[in-house]
Amino acid sequence: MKRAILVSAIHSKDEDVERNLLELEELARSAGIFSVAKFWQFLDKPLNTYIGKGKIEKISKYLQLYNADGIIADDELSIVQKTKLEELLNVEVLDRTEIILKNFARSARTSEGKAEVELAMLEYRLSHLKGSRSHLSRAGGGIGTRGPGESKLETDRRAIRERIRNLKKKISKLSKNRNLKKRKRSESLLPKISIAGYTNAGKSLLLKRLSGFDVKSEDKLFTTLDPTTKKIWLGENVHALMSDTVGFISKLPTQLVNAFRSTLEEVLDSDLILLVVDGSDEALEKKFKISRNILQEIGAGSIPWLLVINKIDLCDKICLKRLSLEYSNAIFISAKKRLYLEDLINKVREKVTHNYVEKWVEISNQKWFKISKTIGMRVLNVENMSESVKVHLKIHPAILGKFTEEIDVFST
Ligand SMILES: Nc1nc2c(ncn2[C@@H]2O[C@H](COP(=O)(O)OP(=O)(O)OP(=O)(O)O)[C@@H](O)[C@H]2O)c(=O)[nH]1
Ligand SMILES: [Mg+2]
Repeated sequence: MKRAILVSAIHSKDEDVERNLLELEELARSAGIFSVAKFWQFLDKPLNTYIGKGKIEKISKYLQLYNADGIIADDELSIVQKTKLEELLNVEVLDRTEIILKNFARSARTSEGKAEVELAMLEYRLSHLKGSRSHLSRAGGGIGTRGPGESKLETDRRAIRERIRNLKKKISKLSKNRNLKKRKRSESLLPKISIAGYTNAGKSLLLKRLSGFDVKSEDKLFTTLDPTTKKIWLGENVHALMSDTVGFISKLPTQLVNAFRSTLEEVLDSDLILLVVDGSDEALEKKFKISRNILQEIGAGSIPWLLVINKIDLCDKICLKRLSLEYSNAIFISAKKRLYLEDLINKVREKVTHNYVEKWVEISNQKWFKISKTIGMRVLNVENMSESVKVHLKIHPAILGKFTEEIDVFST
């Protein structure tokens, strides 16, 4: 599909259909499909043709007029809806879930990511297998060999189930490896920070700015799929591990929530979550709420978090004023223009060392030289005397005992 008409059936007057369709347009664009027109219809109850017959006739005319070769529905369609629409319009019909899956497929890099996407696709396919032969041949279904007395549909189903089983085994093995790495990290004293939030909010660009590493960031939805972790410098001798994560979206398909649960578990392991939102987006509030809900759903609701309002270079003064009143605890930044990143770093450093124990010590220059880079020690101030230094420190509780012992020996 290259050029598509976007279609939405709405069942509640509260739905902001224009905004939803703009998001679908972005999803399509990111998957390489150009949207030529948008149609929507308010319906009291779901129809097995997704939208009404009159609307379908209208769309059929516009398909020719705009030389479009498919339609995309803004919801996950049932097999009946998809089949009927295809029959009535005689073009390819994709739904929101399939477009999201296409984007995920575009971005998968690691074996685990690729396997997760394939699993989500197969689960979608299993629930949308068409019953009749003609549909099957058109859908190009046909993996595996048919057993005695099995229909084509049964053969397909069996083959898909088998592949799903194998993929699940593979993913569990790969995620065990990742967990080993994660365990190593959790043994370290470095605080763990996750960057989470709606897709395209600027999470990856923020990680790139804070870490100095080249992290892929582009103006497409779901550019990041696999979690990337980088070591970042927070000042005052504090380092942290910061992970970029897959973006959130409204109506996140269940296949993907399940497939990416293990990836999202990275977030569960963090000491702090930076919830990034796009300050220039009119749908900020909705996207912020969706992100908070997803975090709660995956069990990360009680992890300390900080709201980071990004892209303020695109906001005018009035908008900024409104946002700062509404979200008075948020940090306002522009990852692109590198605005207020220092403020963000300072705030993050405070947050991740809040349970460190404060100490003022005077020790010899020689000893200070040896210990000044200790991990788990925040250095707030150093006052140079002639033979010694007076330092104001905050110490990670896990090394406090050992630290105090050593300091006692050398500080005299
Ligand atoms: N103007 C402006 N653009 C920004 C800013 N931060 C990020 N962007 C742009 O927004 C787009 C998305 O940025 P990403 O860093 O890829 O966003 P993401 O949240 O990682 O997105 P996904 O991985 O797709 O979920 C890119 O084109 C960035 O250049 C900013 O502060 N200002
Ligand atoms: Mg990203």
